[in-house]
Amino acid sequence: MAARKKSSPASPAKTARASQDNASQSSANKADRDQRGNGDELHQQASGKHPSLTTNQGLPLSDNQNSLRASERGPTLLEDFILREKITHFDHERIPERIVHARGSAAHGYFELTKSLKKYTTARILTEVGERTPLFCRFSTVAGGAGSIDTPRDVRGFAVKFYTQQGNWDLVGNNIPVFFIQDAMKFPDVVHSVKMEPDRGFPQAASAHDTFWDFISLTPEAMHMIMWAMSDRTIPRSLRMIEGFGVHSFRLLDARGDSIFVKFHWRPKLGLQSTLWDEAVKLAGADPDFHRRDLFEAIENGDFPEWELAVQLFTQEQADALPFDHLDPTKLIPEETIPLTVIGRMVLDRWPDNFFAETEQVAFCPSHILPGMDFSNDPLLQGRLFSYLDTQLSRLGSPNFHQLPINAPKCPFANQQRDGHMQMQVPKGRVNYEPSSLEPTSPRETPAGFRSAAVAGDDGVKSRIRAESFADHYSQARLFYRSQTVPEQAHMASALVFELSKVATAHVREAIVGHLRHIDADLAKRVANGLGLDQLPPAPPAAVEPVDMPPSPMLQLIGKMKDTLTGRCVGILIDEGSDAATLKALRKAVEAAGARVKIVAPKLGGAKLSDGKQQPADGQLAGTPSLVFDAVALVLSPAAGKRLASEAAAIDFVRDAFGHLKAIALDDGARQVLAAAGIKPDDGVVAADKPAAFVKLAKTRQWEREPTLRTLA
Ligand code: HDE
Repeated sequence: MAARKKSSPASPAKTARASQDNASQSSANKADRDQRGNGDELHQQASGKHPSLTTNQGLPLSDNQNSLRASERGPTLLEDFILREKITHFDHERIPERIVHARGSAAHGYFELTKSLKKYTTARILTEVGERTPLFCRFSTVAGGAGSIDTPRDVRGFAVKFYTQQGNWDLVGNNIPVFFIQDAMKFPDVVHSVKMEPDRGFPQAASAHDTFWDFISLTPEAMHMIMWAMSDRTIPRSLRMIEGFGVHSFRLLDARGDSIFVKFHWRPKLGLQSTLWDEAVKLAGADPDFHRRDLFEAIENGDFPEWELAVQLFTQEQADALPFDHLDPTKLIPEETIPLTVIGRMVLDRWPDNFFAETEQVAFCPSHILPGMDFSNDPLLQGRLFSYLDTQLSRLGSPNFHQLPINAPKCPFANQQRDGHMQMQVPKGRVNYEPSSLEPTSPRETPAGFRSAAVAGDDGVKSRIRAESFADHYSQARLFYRSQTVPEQAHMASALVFELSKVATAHVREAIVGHLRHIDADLAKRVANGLGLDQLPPAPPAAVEPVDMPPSPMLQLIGKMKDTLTGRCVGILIDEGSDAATLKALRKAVEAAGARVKIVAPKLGGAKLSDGKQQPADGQLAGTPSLVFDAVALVLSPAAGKRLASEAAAIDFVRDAFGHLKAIALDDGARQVLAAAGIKPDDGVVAADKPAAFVKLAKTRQWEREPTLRTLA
């Protein structure tokens, strides 16, 4: 940058150049004015009155296009405080991303209580039937960075902040009811192991690598969670189709202070739905934002996603009678043992106005609970109570992040905490301490305030020790595996083979197969076979021999899928001359079943149908593969069918749909594409003029097709 030159008496030559400069300056200004003039007109046409553009200090700006220069083609001046303010702000726009759960998508909504828990708690949100509480819900993947894909094999975070009249309650859960480790001490280790390897910086958002499986092979307590992670729960079709779990036992306290244990469960109204692994992998390329877009579109279309909130309530005596320790977060309580009671519903009905201000800056914390609630002694939960506030201090940069609109309670809040970076409130008066007698309105304790449960501690000895009651690492892993349907078991075995096939270290692969022998001999054999092991590696010593538990069908995913098209999306491929009546009938049937229809065509402009009308397309064929749909139809004239039979994108469209077990409707023209893809139609392929039959098939995946298509472990 340069300082402005002092003016000197003008020589004739200089004067000529100056007048030239002035001329070109004025023509540049004219061009600039013309451009800006046009732009202004466009803006005004678009939305009427605009407020003045200003600096952060409120100074109105006349030029937001050009920095201040010493001359038309001269250097930029340091004096340009407007440029400096703008660039400085931009330079600081990024904040540290979350160390885990960095990639998230969120929405506003409300919770409505349908069954009172008055008998058990004084937390108002759980006692007043019909009352609606605003909330903010953020879903996330765990391992990948904020810019990573939506569909890796990964646990999904499911965090809800309820803005209640008694303060904020955060239910910070996952879509899996157990966790990898039993003690917070191991959290940095498990997270380091799954994230990209520190020397090479890859893989991103993937557990299929040596360091993760090395850690797991040496951590038998992870085996139950590993079974869940290898199931299709970790490759969901939609965030609207996942369950949520608070994982740990919490306590509810009644007015007398008596308490009962509670576990929280979210159940999606749309039922559970997963992708297939091949589909998830391809989706990562086709649409890295697949889940975020799906949630956004559903909310924008008014198809508000909904979940039931259910609780498992149990007393200390019931807990003592369980064959495992409920304080161990690697264990669940089967629904068949302690049933779920549905107590309310959550509806997500508003997309955030601003991704950064809300989705990124929201700070969830398991220690945000209400009067009438308390924690259990689960050692993982106890560690979490420390971690969240601590990480948020560095992520959000100030102890005042609770004042950000997305984090601030919607009920009054007041205390004598003061100052700090980014204090946004202006506390009044002399009193910033308690007790005080100088100000009658300064905040005081209240009898209705939070109280911890008065639970007697046991008389143990202070020690770093893992409870013996936590020692059974395999029984529930076995319970989970054996409760699954045949295709689900095959997917788990195949997922293990895939993951371990990416592990270069032979002894790590073998150690995992050794653990599997404790879970299920057949599973171990299938995985060993898939990995090409000549013989089964030895099983490591087990601290406690696993026991057989009665299967729990409620742990299945397929069992919890609903035969429904509601909330789903059907893609229909058309081209010039497609039959208008067939398309109309298909659309009508699909929409009547509650799904959306998206039209795909070789050109985004769409195609002229048989009735001569132009049908616009929602997506262009090459950029809209069948991966993004739940079922597909191809309505093509014979000529278009012939043309598309030699078009790779059309062949992939039908081949992927078939491979991903989706229902397919075809007319005669489209059969040529099927033939070109080398597909022999099965019962999941129907004529396009049978919309009712298509809708019936499209409500579920064609599971019988799978063994005919791919070798599963
Ligand atoms: Fe978290 N976890 N976690 N976690 N967790 C974070 O907090 C932590 C655990 C969960 O959308 C972090 O603000 C420890 C279980 C969700 O913003 C961090 C332990 C469960 C989210 C943290 C656990 C979760 C987080 C990172 C073991 C399911 C995303 C950023 C002791 C019940 C929330 C942040 C959002 C985020 C720590 C284990 C759920 C580092 C120490 C178990 C859904 O504080």
